[in-house]
Amino acid sequence: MEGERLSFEDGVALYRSPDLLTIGWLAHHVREKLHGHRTYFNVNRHINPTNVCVASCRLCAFGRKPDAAGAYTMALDEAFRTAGLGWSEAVTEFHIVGGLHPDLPFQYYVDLIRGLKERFPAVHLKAFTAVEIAYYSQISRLTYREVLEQLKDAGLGSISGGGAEIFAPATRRKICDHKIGATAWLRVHRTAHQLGLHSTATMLYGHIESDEDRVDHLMQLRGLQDETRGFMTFIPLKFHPANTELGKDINFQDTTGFTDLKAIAVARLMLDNFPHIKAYWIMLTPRVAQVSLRFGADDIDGTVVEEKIYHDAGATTPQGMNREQLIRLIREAGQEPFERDTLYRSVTRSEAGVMVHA
Ligand code: V47
Repeated sequence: MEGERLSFEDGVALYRSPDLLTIGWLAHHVREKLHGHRTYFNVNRHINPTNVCVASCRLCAFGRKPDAAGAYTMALDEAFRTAGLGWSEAVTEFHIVGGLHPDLPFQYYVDLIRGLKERFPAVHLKAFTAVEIAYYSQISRLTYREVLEQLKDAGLGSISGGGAEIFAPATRRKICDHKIGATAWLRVHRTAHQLGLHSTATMLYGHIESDEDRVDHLMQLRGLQDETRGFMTFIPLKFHPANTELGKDINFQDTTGFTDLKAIAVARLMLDNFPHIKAYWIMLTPRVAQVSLRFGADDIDGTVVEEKIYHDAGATTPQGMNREQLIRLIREAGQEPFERDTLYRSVTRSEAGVMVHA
């Protein structure tokens, strides 16, 4: 209530407390101070250019080896065509993430971004996780900075928050030992922020992580944000076990609504320097995402259109929602829908078209 920064011990105590309503009420108080009754959403489309991946992360059901059933890689023309599908709602963002392909050169990704920008100049391109950027640096022998500069020059608008999973090394090794570690993940985001690119940050929860791991993760993000102020949003990602190696091993139960709401509320309270906390309806379900709007979340993400990462891992939610459905969820939670672009500027629609306001 005093706006004081919470400590590591505070964070652990919040995760351990069963008093969800008090924690949610406190998080809602913080959220209302920042955003009033406004709830943000956007009209976006996800594009996953390839699911072929050299890593075999045990948490993932999306990645495939090149010759495995269901492996795909979009030729550039196909990616451009896919981008245009579902165009009627005047998408303001393409969110592009994919596997670490063994053969595609870095130039493919530069051409993908440049080609999309040429065809859809008004659409913001939020693309690639820190893990992908680090991989492009490895295959091209360019530095993180050079990779990001080339992509920015081609039209990249911001980078995606995926691949963060859990930073704590012992847990990280068990769920995704093929991925870059926390230091490299944070270094890619620091470099992006230094180049004027904003980004988001995620945390994967609901697997084998401890409460201490979660708090450590939030505090590392908070530390980088103190330095750069480049993160716009934090998104807690609920682990979906189906079709994953990790899920097979430990016979996971899906997280409960209680844990999901707590993940949102504790993030809002710990991340005092993050403007936005997003309830990603695709993974939480529209129902829980809606309730979370009174537990600290101020953003419900977007129309998405086509989703593969969670649906390969057993998500039963629809793959997309239209504007009207998102607006209804927000209004029924007693809040004002606010259509945003990727950078949280207001978007208005009229007969004349889509307008973005500073
Ligand atoms: O990095 C993969 C996660 C992420 C599973 O930046 C899984 O606004 C649960 O980053 N169960 C990719 N999660 C998606 C992502 C994202 C999504 C929405 C918004 C934003 C944003 C970013 O999905 C991966 C990983 O953390 N993931 N497999 C799984 N089985």
